[in-house]
Amino acid sequence: MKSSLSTGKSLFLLLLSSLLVLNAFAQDSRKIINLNKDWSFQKGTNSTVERINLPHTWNAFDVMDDTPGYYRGIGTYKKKLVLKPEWKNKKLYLYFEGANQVTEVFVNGKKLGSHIGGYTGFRIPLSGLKFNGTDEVSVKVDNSYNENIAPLTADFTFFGGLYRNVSLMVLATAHFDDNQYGSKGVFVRGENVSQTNAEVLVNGNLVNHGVAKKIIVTSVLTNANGKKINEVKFLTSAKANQTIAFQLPKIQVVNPILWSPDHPYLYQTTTKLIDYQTGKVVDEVKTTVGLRFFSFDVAKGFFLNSKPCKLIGASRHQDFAGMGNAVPVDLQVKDVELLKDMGGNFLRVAHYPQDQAILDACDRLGILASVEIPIVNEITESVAFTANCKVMQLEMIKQNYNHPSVIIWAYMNEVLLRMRHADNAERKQQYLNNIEKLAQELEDLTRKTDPTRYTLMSNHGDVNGYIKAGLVKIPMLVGWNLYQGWYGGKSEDFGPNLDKIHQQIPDKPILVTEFGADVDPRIHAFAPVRFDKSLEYGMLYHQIYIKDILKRPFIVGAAVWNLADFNSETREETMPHVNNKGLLTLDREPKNTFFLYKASLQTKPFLKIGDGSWKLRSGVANVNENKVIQLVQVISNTDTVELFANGQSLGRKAVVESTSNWNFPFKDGVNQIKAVAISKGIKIEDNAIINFVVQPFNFKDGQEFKQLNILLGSQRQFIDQQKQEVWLPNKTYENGSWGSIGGEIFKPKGNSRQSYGSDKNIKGTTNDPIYQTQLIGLDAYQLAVPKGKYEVTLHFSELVGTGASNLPYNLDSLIATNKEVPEQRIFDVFLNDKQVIEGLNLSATYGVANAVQKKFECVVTDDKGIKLVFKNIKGKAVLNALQIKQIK
Ligand code: GCB
Repeated sequence: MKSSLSTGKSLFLLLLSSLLVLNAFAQDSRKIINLNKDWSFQKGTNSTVERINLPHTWNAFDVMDDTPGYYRGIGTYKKKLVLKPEWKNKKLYLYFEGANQVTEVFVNGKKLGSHIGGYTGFRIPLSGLKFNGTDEVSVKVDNSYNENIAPLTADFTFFGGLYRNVSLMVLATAHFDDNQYGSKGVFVRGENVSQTNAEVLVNGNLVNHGVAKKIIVTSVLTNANGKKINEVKFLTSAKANQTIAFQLPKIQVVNPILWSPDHPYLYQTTTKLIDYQTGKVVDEVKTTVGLRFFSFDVAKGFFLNSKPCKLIGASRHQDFAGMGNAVPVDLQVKDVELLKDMGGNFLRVAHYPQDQAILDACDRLGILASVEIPIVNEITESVAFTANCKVMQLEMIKQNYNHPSVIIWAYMNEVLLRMRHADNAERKQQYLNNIEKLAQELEDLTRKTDPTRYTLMSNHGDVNGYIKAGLVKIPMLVGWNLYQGWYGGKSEDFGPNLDKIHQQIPDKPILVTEFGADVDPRIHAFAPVRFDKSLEYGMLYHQIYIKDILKRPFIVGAAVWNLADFNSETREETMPHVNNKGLLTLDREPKNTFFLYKASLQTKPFLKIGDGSWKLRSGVANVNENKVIQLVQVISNTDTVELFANGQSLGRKAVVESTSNWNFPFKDGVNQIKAVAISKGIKIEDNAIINFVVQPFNFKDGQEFKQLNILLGSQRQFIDQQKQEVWLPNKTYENGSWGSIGGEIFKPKGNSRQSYGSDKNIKGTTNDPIYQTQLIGLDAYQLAVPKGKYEVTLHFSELVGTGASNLPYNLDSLIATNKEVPEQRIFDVFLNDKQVIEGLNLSATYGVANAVQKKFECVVTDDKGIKLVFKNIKGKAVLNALQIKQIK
């Protein structure tokens, strides 16, 4: 019995092979035609129709202006389809890789399909086509708030539009199929992978829209050089309109070359549908295959191919400066390349599935990935919300299943952050139960759909809350978004906090799925403090976090929040509408913090003058001196560094926690900095040229006076990148020097105390930090400048008053926004005894948080210099910033 069966099988295979050889070149497989070019677009229903190319969003610019909010509504895209007559007997589909967030597709006026959710792909079958050049597709996209679609709220901008590729799929009547979840219908995975053996499993669905036929499914595994390793086949009969699920025999691989971050080796499967009768290949899907095995250990961390491998990297949002989420694929791929260059091996694709190109790049570069659906902050307790979440989860898994880089599927981020029904205990409990139920259902669905990966939920710092809500026990891994030293506490609390969480939850591997501090690269501080947004604070914060993460084996992985700055409409702060926690800027310029990770993670010798990108600096000289000592930080993974100032060695210093800090003697003008290190016998160096403006402490007659730009109520430096001006912190007046007389520093009230100065968006400027701090109730400002003619500009902004917006993401305590009454202040200003401002009623005349400038000229003829005197009529006078220029 056994032998006759196997003889039969061999005979069949023999027949099949000869048939395949005969017809190996007869191909009629799928065509994917990119449709990105030349669409018409109309925002809403009344605006003018524009010609655009995809990717496209209608929110690229309206998120950047001073008006709150951005367009959330309908946009309609139209395009003529150029269809070849020979495609009449094919199956045609449109494939949308992503459209935010509800999409309806019409062809020749007839609705052919729709899709819910902005971050996964979907396929729409075409029908009713004329093939005469008049076929027109019309796509209605809507990014309005919808209580049944995740995300409901989040700290990122929900850009609307057809923002990923759209293509036309021309398929034979029999083809691989997954209409429902937008995948290609072919699923490939490695199983029983070890150093010596592996099996490759290919399964999927096919559909036959033609007459009944016999179909052969084959899959060939090739190595990275294209050499065939093995082939498997399967014969089936498909009736008309039948869908068949297939599972090919396992492909054996002996001594597989394993995929890993250091060696991301990719095999490939080419899976074909062959018409048995004609021998024609009717469909073909190529899939890269990475063979690897992994596990998470609660105490020892993550293991890849039996070797310990700490997951460390960053999260990524998909937007880019000036483009919103409509970013060309090659620019997106650069993000993964930058992460790799940084030494990262882990990408948290947050908070939603992203372009396929991202995971393709992860596969190619050896970055392990976690992907999640966008349930953020809260849920809606509705059948529709649950159903939509489940479809998103299935789409995410099925569309991204074949990427070897993916090791984790996730589904909720800080779901208890926006607690609903907080004032009704019973109702709140019901809400919590519903969250738990949704989590469990998504967990079960995920494990059933893909038992080869781990599951994850990311929580905010309320550890007890998540335990109590039953959410910690559900996923296989638990992620914590921790911001000690940012939203609350001190950075030093981070490590002990990790130990506490580990003790509290001893049975679940822990990831730090978020940590970060805002860094506005225009801001510097030599006494950095939380919320000042300085690069220097960011460096201190990340140094502590890196150390604490690396030394704890039970932290299986960590992802910096965020790889790059990203748009978040509701944020105000120093760069309104942008979350500045990126290691890179919105246009992907590295900040020093990026180099810090590079030095900490990369094994190749690395050396960088950290402040090299801070090309324009300034500082106040000591009395009677013409130089300024300022910190220069060299970021490196070598043991020691030698630093040169304008060609002269300053000596050699040890590198501690990836940095060596130098008191650099800056002279006025051009300064050359060179850092040199020897690592593994190889000399590496970095050079920087920094233009330094020495501001005299005491002015002398005849001395050239440069422009002086002063921030009041602030200890930071601010660089106006457009004007190339450096703003220095104020000081109190000393004889013969310059500074303020009297006054106190503005301190925000209530929840806004979480900011440095005010966190209000100052309208009428992009240099918000110039206006966000101020001195209140000052008596005078005096500058003992040399004789000459000057232009004096006073910068004001009322910082107290309604319109106050508080940080939307204070994770420690979400105190409701308190409406503030605008401060009433009326004051006069005298410039060298001459009244220049009379009865300035700041809030009444200019409102709250508007940039106000008052410019005056004065001539200094004696050694008294410039003196501004402030006289209160009502309330207390303020001054936010001051600018003095000598004029001819
Ligand atoms: C978080 C959120 C993330 C925010 C981040 C922040 O915990 O998960 O979406 O962007 O904090 O910067 O506040």
